[in-house]
Amino acid sequence: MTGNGQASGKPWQAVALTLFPQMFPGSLGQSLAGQSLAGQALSEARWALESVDIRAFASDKHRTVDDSPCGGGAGMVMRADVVDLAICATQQKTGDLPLVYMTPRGRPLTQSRVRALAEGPGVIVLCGRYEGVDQRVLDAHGVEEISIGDYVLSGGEVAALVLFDACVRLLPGVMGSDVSGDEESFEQGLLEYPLYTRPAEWQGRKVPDVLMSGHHKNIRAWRREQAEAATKDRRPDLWTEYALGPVDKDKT
Ligand code: 6GU
Repeated sequence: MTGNGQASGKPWQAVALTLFPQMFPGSLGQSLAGQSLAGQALSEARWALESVDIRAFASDKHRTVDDSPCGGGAGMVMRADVVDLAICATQQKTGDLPLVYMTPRGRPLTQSRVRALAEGPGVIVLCGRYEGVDQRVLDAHGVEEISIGDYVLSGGEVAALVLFDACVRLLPGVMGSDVSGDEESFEQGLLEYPLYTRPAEWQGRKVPDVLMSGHHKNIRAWRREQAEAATKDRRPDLWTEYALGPVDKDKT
């Protein structure tokens, strides 16, 4: 079995290295039944979340964690020595977990990377503030740099919450009775088809007839058409990949 804890008995372990430990678990702690998959799973100990305060590893009396960028430029850079101590102390406690740094410079996060992380024992996420982190500490630890999209956040914490959420909802037992995992957006390389519920007519807008027909084969075909049309229109990048057909991404 895989490392997500069901076999080892250990819950999937999320660790955030951050200057703002109070930002965790944030929205992921919302555990009212039915309100948040992640929060419910956290309270059921299907996963564990720890935040590590990077400032606790500063050594001078002012607890300095940053310095100005070499070569000049705006803002401040998180110091390699302080971040290194935080990483080493965390790894001593957790053992071998993948280590990632959330940054707009990173490779785009994908559902397949999310799935791989969720199948493992957990993840340590370094959250940057200011302009970023001294590259040498990232290189020294072989840190994987990941971005959640082409826009800039004020720090990596919200991005870390995004990554944790995406992973945790895939853990065994977290989606409950849902079998929708492989029907949803991205799992087939397409956006999801649109959804409707009762009433059959609302403010003059009707649920598409085919969905009320009980004809499962037609419903499947309609949903596929809708998924393809939305993907073509909104995500030409995904559509091109999809239209190329299955490729072995391990070989490309
Ligand atoms: Cl992962 N971090 C930050 N700070 N900004 C981002 C991002 C990550 N992804 C997009 N913008």
